[in-house]
Amino acid sequence: MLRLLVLHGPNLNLLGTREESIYGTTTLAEVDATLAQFAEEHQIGMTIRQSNLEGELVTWIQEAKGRFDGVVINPAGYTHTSVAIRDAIAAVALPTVEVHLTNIHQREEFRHKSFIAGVALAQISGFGPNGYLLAVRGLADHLKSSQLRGVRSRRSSRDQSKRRGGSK
Ligand code: CA2
Repeated sequence: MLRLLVLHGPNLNLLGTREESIYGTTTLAEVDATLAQFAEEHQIGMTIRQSNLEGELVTWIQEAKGRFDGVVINPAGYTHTSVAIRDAIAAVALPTVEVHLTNIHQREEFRHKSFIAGVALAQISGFGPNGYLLAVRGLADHLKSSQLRGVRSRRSSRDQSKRRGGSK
């Protein structure tokens, strides 16, 4: 079973309760319920967490190594400032998808730069809450096909070794 970690960054706990003209009316609890339902339907193990603290997000990313196969993260305001979150993602080397509700490239100049994009597998920006679902789907497909490639390449090395008379 694939295991995915979904992380929401600072202020996303306010989703659906303020600034609806920018971030919409869907609450974070509704986003999480949709993701949890998708995970159940597709037999994906999923843990979802939100924090307003940079260090807490860094710790959760570090702890993800060995416990999860991939990470979906909306780093929110930390997208544009956090070398620490970028370094944590690079350190654990888990396939990570960066999600933004809004199209950050159409907004203020300071939101155009993402410290995360360079270490992410992909960035999804501008699809609202649906972006999380697209990210989970894309990441799960990516992980399944890379696992399958791993199985096939191990099988082919074993077969080659057998043909050469090796024991493996
Ligand atoms: O578009 C996104 O998802 C962002 O990551 C959201 C961040 C923003 O700093 C990024 O530039 C783009 C802000 C999250 C704050 O969310 C709120 C939701 C409702 C009310 C107030 C803030």
